[in-house]
Amino acid sequence: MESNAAPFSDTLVERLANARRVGVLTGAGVSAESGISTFRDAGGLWSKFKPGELANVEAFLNNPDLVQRWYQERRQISGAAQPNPGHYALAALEKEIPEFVLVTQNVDGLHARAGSQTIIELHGNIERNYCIDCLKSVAALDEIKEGQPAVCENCGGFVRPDVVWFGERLPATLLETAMGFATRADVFLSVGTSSVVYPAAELPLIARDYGAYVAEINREKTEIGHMLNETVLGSSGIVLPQLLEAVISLRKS
Ligand code: BV8
Ligand code: ZN
Repeated sequence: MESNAAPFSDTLVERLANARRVGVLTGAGVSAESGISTFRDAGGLWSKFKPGELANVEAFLNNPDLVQRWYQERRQISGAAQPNPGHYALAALEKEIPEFVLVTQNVDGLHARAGSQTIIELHGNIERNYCIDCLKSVAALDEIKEGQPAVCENCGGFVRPDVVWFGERLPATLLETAMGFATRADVFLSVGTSSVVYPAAELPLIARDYGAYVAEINREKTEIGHMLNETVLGSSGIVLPQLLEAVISLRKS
């Protein structure tokens, strides 16, 4: 199958070069090379805290200032982080494809900063906050002291990050748009995600069911890898620029 040194097949390059519609799903692995830890890798965000301890409404109501401080810390890290070559390669690939949709589970805003245009933030964005009672959006928070959670000036309700927690519905229109596009994609890439969180992890499987050529790009094979057309093993910051390069040079040849 391999006629090039690249970790991906010629088929993937040809499919992308001839594709009309390309969908991409990204996860925390795409931001790892920007210095933002993932959730489930060793030393990742969930290794210190369990998902249940922080990323759900009950945890928040029990310990609002702990959860607010956790997001403040993550906001600082992603604010200081820079998009990496993987983010930029996706923004450049979008320019090569007639219809391109980037669906991300990431809440760090790096795809937009790298220049991607058509982004669906399925799990929200930690730059935005809102009041859990009156839903009023709340600008950046000051430093949060232990036991003194940030509250809404309007009604005194606790301020929460505008992200989707476990047990919460994803924004319905975003999810429908993402799923609808996956049914029409010619090629679908699943990049840097452990594919364990639903319903986001369903997207590559929907694309496959509707006839797309589906490849995952990951440092390791994921739980859904065996159901896809191809698993490309490698770091997204290295593989994505190589893939972009291969598509552009195939088109020139
Ligand atoms: C919901 C919040 C229902 C923001 C997150 C079946 C159907 C529907 C729901 C469920 C279901 N089964 C279970 C559920 C419930 C749950 C779920 O999926 N649980 C899992 C854990 C079993 N789903 C939900 O609760 C969802 N809501 O379904 O509501 C509902 C219906 C009706 C009425 C009410 C409710 C909500 C899910 C969203 C949860 N929010 N985050 C935040 O704080 O960030 S999830 C969190 O994990 C992230 O947001 C991220 O989106 C998600 C997945 O993580 P990944 O991005 O994949 O990161 P991870 O660390 O896991 O993996 C990194 C990968 O990258 C690894 O594979 C690694 O190898 C790779 N990698 C590392 N470095 C690199 C690399 N790859 C390439 N290059 C590198 N350099
Ligand atoms: Zn309020």
